[in-house]
Amino acid sequence: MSELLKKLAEDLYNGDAESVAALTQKALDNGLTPAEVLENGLIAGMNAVGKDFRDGILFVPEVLIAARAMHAGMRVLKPLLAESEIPATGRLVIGTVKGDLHDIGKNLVAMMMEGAGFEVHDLGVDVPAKEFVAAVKTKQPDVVGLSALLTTTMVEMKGVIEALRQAGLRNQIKVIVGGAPVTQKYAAEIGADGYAANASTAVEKAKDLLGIA
Ligand code: B1M
Repeated sequence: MSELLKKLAEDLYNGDAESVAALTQKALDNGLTPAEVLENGLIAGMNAVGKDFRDGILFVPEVLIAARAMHAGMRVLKPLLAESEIPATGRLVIGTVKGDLHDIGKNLVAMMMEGAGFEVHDLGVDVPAKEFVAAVKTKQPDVVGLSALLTTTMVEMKGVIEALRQAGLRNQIKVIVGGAPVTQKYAAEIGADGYAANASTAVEKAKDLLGIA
């Protein structure tokens, strides 16, 4: 990994939003691709945060500051992510399920879907099933994306799918699920149409399900 990306990851870990934005731009100016900067700079830094959070070395306030720095870097990347994609036509409603406040991964999925040409309606975090149902009625999406980062909230995804079924909307849309604790096996168990491990495969999965090349 280049020294620049190493420094980017370190500054993200330390929550220096200003430097993260500047180094993200510098890495791009030096010819690195948005995907390289994202994976080996921003996500690498956030993975180190996650590890030390788990091990009790970092606490919620530090993690929030690191998340703010991550967003600062993502704002720089946003116009470039998936820029080369051929625009798809499709509409996405996305949100992080009820009880869950994690939004970085969900925002990345939303950004890359937007970059791929999807019209994106982001419902935010802590979204109850009834809000997904209401959004499907009003926004008429082709795809509903559900994100969960906690083992305690991933069960909410099943509730959303069930609520969509009860409202008679399930057959109109494709449901894609993702987030660190979610697996293909879990997605199949709860009756989702697709699972994606990361933001770019979420775009591929959505296009696949809609039959867009
Ligand atoms: Co939280 N947190 N957190 N946290 N946090 C995790 C998830 C945890 C694994 C940390 C750890 O212990 N190592 C752990 C969960 C354990 C578990 O359930 N198995 C945890 C915990 C326990 C908690 C709290 C309970 C802590 C506490 O209060 N005691 C609390 C819960 C709050 C709540 O939600 N109710 C909490 C709070 C927070 C902060 C608010 C401080 C902050 C969130 C800030 C924010 O999001 N704005 C935070 C953070 C930042 C993390 C870690 C460190 C980083 C998450 C992240 O943004 N990763 C995380 C540790 C980790 O994941 N390594 C952790 C970077 C991001 C790019 O990756 O989100 O995985 P990710 O998204 C990926 C894929 O998962 C996928 O694509 C993305 C891009 O590649 N993806 C999808 C995501 N959604 C998708 C949807 C799709 C498709 C793909 O289709 C629709």
